[in-house]
Amino acid sequence: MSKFSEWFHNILIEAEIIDTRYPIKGMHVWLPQGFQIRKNALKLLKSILDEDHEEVLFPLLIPEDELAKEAIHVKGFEEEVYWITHGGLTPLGKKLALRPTSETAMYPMFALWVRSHQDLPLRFYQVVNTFRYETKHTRPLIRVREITTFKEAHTVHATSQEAEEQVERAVEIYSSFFDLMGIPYVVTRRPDWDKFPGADYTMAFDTLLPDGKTLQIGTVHNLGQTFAQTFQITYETEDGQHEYVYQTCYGLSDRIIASIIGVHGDEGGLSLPPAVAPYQVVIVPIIFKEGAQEVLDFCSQVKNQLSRAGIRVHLDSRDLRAGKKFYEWEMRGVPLRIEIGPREIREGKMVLKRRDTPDKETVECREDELAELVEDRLGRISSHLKEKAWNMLQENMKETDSPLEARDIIQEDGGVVSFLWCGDEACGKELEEQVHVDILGIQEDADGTCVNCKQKARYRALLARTY
Ligand code: A5A
Ligand code: MG
Ligand code: ZN
Repeated sequence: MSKFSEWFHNILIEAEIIDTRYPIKGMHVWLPQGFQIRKNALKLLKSILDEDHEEVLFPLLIPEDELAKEAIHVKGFEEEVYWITHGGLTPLGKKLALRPTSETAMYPMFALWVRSHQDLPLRFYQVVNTFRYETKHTRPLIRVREITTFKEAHTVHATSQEAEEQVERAVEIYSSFFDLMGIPYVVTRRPDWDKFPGADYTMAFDTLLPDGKTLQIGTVHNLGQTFAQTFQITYETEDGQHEYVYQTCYGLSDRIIASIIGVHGDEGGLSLPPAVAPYQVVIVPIIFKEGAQEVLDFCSQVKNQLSRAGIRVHLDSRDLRAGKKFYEWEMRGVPLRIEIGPREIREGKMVLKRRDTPDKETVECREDELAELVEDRLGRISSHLKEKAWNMLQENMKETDSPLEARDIIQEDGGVVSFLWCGDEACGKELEEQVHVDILGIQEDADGTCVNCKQKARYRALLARTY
């Protein structure tokens, strides 16, 4: 196990994110701290999606014949589907699949809903659990068999151009969502042999974890008319013709939480972006034998002020040493700590300690300016975490013109390596094998010679060791 995997597993337990002891491989229990982070992240995501998407909720189970209808799609998922074969003791006439994703649950219904061009476009999303019998090594939040936080959006359009625009829009949506949490990413178009089963093409977001491996944290698929033809999703045009629709879908998972933890965390534990932190601020009273009540009362006033301003704040009034509280809240990643003792009250000051920087700061605590001051510090923390994380990604992106050098870079430093590539599948797979990495995807058209086969290069492509 790498140092990072060990850190990651330990912090999940210590910070009470999830309990990994549930007796089914790849399935875990969300604990209150983890659940809060998840809830806050979903709230941000939904507030962006709700601008022009509608939230729906489809059944978990998919009849076998519907799942099997789209040949390429079912081929892609056949090894990962969990089946329900019985209702009680009675064998089912038709097996039911636990959704691995919901195309084949939704699209037969879309065929009923879409009638005329006036019904289009449609933009739906749902946040559900999906099940995939993953055969690669499972890891909490990263590769799970029950994806508990599967956000899938599905859109339907009249024209191919609109579908393409929706793909671009989805890339913007995910970019702004990851930006809110300071998670850096590279966006690429996946190689054809690794696109989503049934898609025309797939765009992927990858972030970099501290061990130098990348994690795919989201994908956007242009489905073209493949599913429309399979499920007979047609609409009537203005002049009475019947045409197949064009579709897109895009998804995120528990990996959102994995990347928040992995990207920003450090030796001290979690370091949470204020946008998702369960508590953005914790107040720790510094208590001596004398004047304890006065300190607590004052802290409680401060708490109320901040809370009224909409800041998620906690007053830790437990009868424990302050040092122990500091340690605990730092490990849990609370972005800002406020320390107030008798001296601070006397001097009209308080001490601020940011989770993301080593120094303490003493500030005046004028009541009318306090919330604003704290908001300002939370803003700085967000920007700093984001900047640090982006720097880390950029420092670990290198260019190469030789497969051997790519291999050395990846082995020694990890990270993302870019190179010129012909785009050919056989060449790409050979490269992946030689260098022991995955091609993340292509980023732009390029001129020159392919790093591997020396034919004409068509793209600049990225490779990395991946989760
Ligand atoms: N219907 C489309 C959106 C879809 O299912 N796309 S997908 O298969 O690419 O999954 C969307 C995202 O879920 C992936 O980009 C990846 O970040 C995440 N994901 C896939 N399998 C996962 C697993 N076993 N555990 C955690 N996350 C997973
Ligand atoms: Mg898979
Ligand atoms: Zn080549």
